[in-house]
Amino acid sequence: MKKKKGFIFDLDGVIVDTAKYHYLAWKKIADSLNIEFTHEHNELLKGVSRVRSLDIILELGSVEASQEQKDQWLVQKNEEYLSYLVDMDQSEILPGVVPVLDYLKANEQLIALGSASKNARPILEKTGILSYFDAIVDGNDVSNAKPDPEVFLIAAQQLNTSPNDAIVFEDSVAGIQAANIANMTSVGIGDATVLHEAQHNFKDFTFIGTSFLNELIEK
Ligand code: B16
Ligand code: MG
Repeated sequence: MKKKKGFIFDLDGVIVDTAKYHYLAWKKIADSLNIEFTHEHNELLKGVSRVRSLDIILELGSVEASQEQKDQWLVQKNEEYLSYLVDMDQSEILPGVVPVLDYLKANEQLIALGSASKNARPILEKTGILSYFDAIVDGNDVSNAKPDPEVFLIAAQQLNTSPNDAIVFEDSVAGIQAANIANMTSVGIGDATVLHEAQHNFKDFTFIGTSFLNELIEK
């Protein structure tokens, strides 16, 4: 029997469009500090940990703060972010994701989550897709942020697949770099110009057909 492949999905921006909620929550903090924070600035935070995201925002406004103050803002940001997730359900899963998960399951492939978010599990539960995942590696399990490949290497290890047999779906530049460093197949989801370092690019999952999935499975 052919070896099973390990399909590793990023969460925010790949499975669900939570980037808009992260933005609103960070915007509230930035506004209270009179720091200009636009959607363009928000791109800098994609795939980046919560702690690093705050540092980036403070750097944008040249604001210095004590660790105690930063910790307060981190709690505040997460509470605000979680308030947007209260009513989250399966309607927030991005188009084309479920058919791809179904196809991989039907073909007995292994599926993992590889996300920087510490809120990943509740999101998978609320959207009703937790049971698709054979392994979940998130911000609670790693000490090094993307582009460090740690999150994807742990995911592959938990799936019992070698990095060579792993495929990563990512919407962030840092995540694509992490997949490439890990020697995994990188698939960019989003703007191909931004994600030009990816080995394959798709605007979203509706553009991923079974022939491409078969190619990855048979590789
Ligand atoms: P949390 P991903 C990342 O998730 C987001 O892209 C990033 O914007 C966020 O700051 C990070 O998770 C941490 O999220 O505050 O929920 O722990 O794209 O790696 O799934
Ligand atoms: Mg992402």
